[in-house]
Amino acid sequence: MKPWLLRHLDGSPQGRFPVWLMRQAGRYLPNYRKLREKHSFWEMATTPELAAQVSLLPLEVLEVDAVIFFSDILTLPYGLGVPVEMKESVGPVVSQPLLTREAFEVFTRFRPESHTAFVGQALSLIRSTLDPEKALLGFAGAPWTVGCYLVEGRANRQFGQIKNWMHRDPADLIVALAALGEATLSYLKDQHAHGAEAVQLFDTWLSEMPRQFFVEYYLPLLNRIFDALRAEGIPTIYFTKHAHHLLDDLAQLRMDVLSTDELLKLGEVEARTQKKFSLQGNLDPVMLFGDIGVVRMETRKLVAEARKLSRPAILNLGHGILPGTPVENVKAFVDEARALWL
Ligand code: 1CP
Repeated sequence: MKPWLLRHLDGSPQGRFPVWLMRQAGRYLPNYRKLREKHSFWEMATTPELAAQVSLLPLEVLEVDAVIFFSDILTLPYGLGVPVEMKESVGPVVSQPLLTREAFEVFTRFRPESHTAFVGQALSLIRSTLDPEKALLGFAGAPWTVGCYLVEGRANRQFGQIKNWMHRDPADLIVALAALGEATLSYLKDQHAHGAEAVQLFDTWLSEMPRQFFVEYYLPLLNRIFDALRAEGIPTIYFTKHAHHLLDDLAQLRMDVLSTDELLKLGEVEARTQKKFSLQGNLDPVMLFGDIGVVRMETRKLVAEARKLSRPAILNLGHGILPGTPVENVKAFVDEARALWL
């Protein structure tokens, strides 16, 4: 039988809303930091036993309904040999940025079974020990967001290189991103084959994309990925944040779930996207630094919003948990979410 979260999405009422948190396996957990002192990020992500162990760490403190496997959105390029370094307090840094369509042709060589075999192995390990009622989620970075890191070298918050390329020759950029998109598709299918029941595509920097490029070039690329996954019966979640200029256009995408940021209420996002998707979100991660009473109150407000939606929602944050978040507040969010009925 499918795990609980997926039965809920199918519309069979389960009594309460499922809950998990983006970046739940990361740096706010003392046990993660302890392991990180002994191993580099890539050592942890590419050693199946370690990646599986880290993925399951949140279950020691949180009663979440899903586990996301421990990795990064830059794992696919890293596995292909693109030089991606994880720099402390910076994030991923690509020492030789990919600046041409020819450079992106490297992605046509991608074979998950040889370049990211460790991911499949980690997923199989997790699935073999995880409670069958808890969902195992696969993920990848969306082509635009991964492209931002590959072209810029790092998330410099200006994205001058990739935007320049987009304005100079949008058709050329989209061919480059499509090569990455095809690789991403086979990466996600491989994750499903190894036990991930659903997959999330992270498009953190969609907020930077001009509307015209989205509608004309990028939207068909995303739909090619969502359609191919749907054809194989793989449920999809698409994460964007602060891309409200595209909110109406997002209704034309064909994922199952839209994971949305904290700036708009769920009801408004649902209306603007024509009730096409289940929604996931959207407690402000910053709230988790506040008073525990506020965390509980905001969670109750979120559940009240979710109850009004026309499709089954998944409770989560609007973005990933921030480093330094007090674990007891994360726990208060999850416990409160579980205590409230649909
Ligand atoms: O729960 C988890 O931690 C799961 C694994 C996970 C996921 C889903 C990691 C581990 N990274 C991601 C996704 C990810 N990585 C995104 C999309 C989601 C989001 O917007 O938060 C992005 C943009 C990245 C890129 C990235 N990797 C950053 C952000 C950099 C920036 O420019 O803002 C950082 C700091 C990393 C490194 C990283 N990835 C993951 C962890 C735990 C870390 C910290 C590394 C460490 O331990 O030193």
